[in-house]
Amino acid sequence: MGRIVLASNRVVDLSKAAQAGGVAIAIADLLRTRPGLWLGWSGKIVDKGEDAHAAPNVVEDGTTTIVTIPLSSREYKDYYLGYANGVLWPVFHSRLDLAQFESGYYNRYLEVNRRFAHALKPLLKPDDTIWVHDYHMIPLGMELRRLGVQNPIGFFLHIPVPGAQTFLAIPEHKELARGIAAYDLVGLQTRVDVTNLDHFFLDGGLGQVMEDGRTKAFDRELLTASFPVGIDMESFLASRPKKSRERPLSTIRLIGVDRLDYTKGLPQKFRAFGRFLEKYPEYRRKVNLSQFAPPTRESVVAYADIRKELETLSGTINGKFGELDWVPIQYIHRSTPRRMLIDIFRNSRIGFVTPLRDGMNLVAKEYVAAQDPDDPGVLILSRFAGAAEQLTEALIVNPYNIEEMADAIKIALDMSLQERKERNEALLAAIRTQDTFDWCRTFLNTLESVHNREARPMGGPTPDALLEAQQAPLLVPTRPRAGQS
Ligand code: GDG
Repeated sequence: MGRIVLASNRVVDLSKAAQAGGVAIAIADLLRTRPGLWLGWSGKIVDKGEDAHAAPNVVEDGTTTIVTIPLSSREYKDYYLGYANGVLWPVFHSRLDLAQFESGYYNRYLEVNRRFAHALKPLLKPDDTIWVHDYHMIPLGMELRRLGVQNPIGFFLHIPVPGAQTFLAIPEHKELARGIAAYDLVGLQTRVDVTNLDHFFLDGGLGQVMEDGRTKAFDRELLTASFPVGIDMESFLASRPKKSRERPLSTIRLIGVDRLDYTKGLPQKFRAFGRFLEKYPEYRRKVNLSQFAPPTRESVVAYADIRKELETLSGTINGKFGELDWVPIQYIHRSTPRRMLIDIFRNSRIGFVTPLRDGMNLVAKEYVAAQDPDDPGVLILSRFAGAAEQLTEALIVNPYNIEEMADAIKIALDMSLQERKERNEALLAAIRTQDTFDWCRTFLNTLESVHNREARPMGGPTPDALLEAQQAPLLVPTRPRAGQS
């Protein structure tokens, strides 16, 4: 078996993968069983003379080669803050209003990806399988193909695909489509994302979905399919400290844990909690909302705005309803050690997850995993989180509907133990069935079989037969075929 070559914006320290959680655990596990190479930005900004473009830093860690590259401050500004986080992040989360379409951003984005491709090319071996991650690196596969790389190259997008009309609004949507088409396999979080990508190609006149479900675009054929990212329940629960530092609560807690991002629906969450206190006064002094919101991408303007909005909202709600001995909203704008989160989740009656748009949302899964099966809490989950496609036994809400969310809090608080247990059991089953290892294995199995198929002799198995033959559960969705409405 050849090596696995990973490319992502940041490279995770393999010895700390368990603390990082989510996909890092699966990737670290993969790299324990298979030789690999991991390429990414070093996290450093280097401007001195030619240093920024000096040879990449290569470190051997057992059978894994870690290759990191610094960015110059211009690259950081235009590629990372500009195009990746000022254009792709907001637009892919359906926030066209926040996109900063500045000339020069895309070119730098392409340039950095080209630089990464040039750094990677000489390190590649013929039997490597290449797996590129996320929106920072969409053109990397195309740049590798331009350099003559013929290895299987797959791409996984961790964030959602927006509706076609929104995607088409990006001035460089055609270039992005060409970049996507360079991959053999494009993995997305949900079936809705797959449909959205199909429609983007179709509506933009950029490609079409063929009879066998693959997409034909720019003289290439690629498979797009959903592979929902999961968690590893065992290692998540194992990171719990032996002795809980959580003090017994005098109130019933609703918990929120989200990076302070405008996609996470935090103002809507605060408003819904405020409305709940207004509508159901009997719960005042009995219930509180604890919101952990660690800072992120603070140099992007929209992030400073959301921070101000939340500070104002929590202040207003606390001022209106708070008492000397009861603060309705505890808003903590800091990162919390992972080992503490489990006890906090477990001691919270409601997991309140309200993104306006989210690729998956691992917090929803972690909250469920942390519950005591004999007395579990209730997950309130936005229908616009990718996780809602699997976690159907949560109380599913529309985060734009404040009244509905306020009522969902009441329903969750009044829910019988029996119903809580039944829902928790069903949610746990969904989380266990498609965990982080399943995500990793299924994606790679599919990528390798899709690529092998390309080289199959005439009369060999069809793509569908090959995909069905895989042992791992395959999540290729039913999709509209070309020519169908
Ligand atoms: C992207 C996509 C997709 C949060 N606060 C703290 C902390 N966390 C941990 C959580 C969870 C992770 O960070 C957040 O993961 P999410 O999935 O909820 O969200 P994003 O960061 O936006 O991730 C998302 C994901 O990629 C994977 O594909 O699900 O849709 O947007 O594990 O527990 N961890 C610690 N302290 C905190 O304060 N230690």
